[in-house]
Amino acid sequence: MAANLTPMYLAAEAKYRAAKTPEDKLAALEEMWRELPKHKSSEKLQADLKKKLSAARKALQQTGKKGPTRADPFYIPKTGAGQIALIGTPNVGKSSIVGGLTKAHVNITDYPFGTATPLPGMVPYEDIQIQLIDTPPVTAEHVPAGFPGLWRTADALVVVVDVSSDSVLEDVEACLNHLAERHIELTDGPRRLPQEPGATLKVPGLMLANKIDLAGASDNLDMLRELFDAPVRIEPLSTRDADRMARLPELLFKLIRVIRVYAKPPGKKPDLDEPFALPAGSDVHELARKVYRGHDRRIQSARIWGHGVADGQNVHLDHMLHDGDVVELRAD
Ligand SMILES: Nc1nc2c(ncn2[C@@H]2O[C@H](COP(=O)(O)OP(=O)(O)O)[C@@H](O)[C@H]2O)c(=O)[nH]1
Ligand SMILES: [Mg+2]
Repeated sequence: MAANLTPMYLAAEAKYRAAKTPEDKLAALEEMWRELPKHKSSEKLQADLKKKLSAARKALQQTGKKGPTRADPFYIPKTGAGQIALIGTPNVGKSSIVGGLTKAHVNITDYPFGTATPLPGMVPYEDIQIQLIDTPPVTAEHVPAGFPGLWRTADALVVVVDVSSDSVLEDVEACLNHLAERHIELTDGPRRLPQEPGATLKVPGLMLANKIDLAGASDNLDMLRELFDAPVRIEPLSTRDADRMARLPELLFKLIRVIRVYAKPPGKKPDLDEPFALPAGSDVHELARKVYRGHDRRIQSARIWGHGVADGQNVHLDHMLHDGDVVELRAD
């Protein structure tokens, strides 16, 4: 294969071929674009994809519905080490979470539907940033147009519930049912693309049981854990409790399943300020792709300082990397 296509790209392409709605087609194309190695050998494919992307965006606009248009507010370019979207019914504390962890100017209101459009903020965690998106609410009957596209493309989803509410079970179910209707399941494991048309997409997820400070919330949390066969971890939270809020960035970091790798030019010190965030399980090849981006450079050799290797050990390009590794790449 001239362009060195990855299994992730091929899976996205399969999804595209299976997609029936304009919305699904666009989501799959966007995923293909992300997964496409951007070097010289793929130039033709890149041009081709760009054409398909713009046609798919047009097709969406012409569906007539008020749905996503060229200015789809739910299309949020990924920045930082990973993108996480919140999902929840009205008034559960979504905006308070994003407001507490990021510098985003969220709108916190004591009435429902205070958030009309999605709003991303950056959560600092050690030496990286994670993009966290505040979103308008879903209800059992309603999903904001365009939101499902974000569910598919985000690296992880966080379901937020008000655990002090009598309707907490229904609220959880409303969220999970909307996902299930679109063949999306939350998982404690890694992201898993559908293996065949119509199969489910598994997205890493977490559930935040917010407002644990209020009366009745602890009992409800016990009930939730007992009655509800949660596919993911349920973490109690109060946005008014600084300690609980301070634990969130690490949970979010674990959710996106990335490793931080530090690149080192030959003979120089590594740049320890700016790690490359790579999907867990990545090898040296994948690091090189990120480091050299569009440039078609061949890696001659790599040396590693870090997990399970002697300092400066020479490794093959298929050597699996670990969080915190320092890698010296020699390219031609
Ligand atoms: N008691 C309590 N109130 C909270 C908590 N988090 C948010 N709130 C309040 O719940 C209301 C809705 O919060 P908001 O963040 O706007 O919810 P959203 O609609 O899900 O974005 C506001 O009055 C918040 O002050 C919490 O942990 N405990
Ligand atoms: Mg809100």
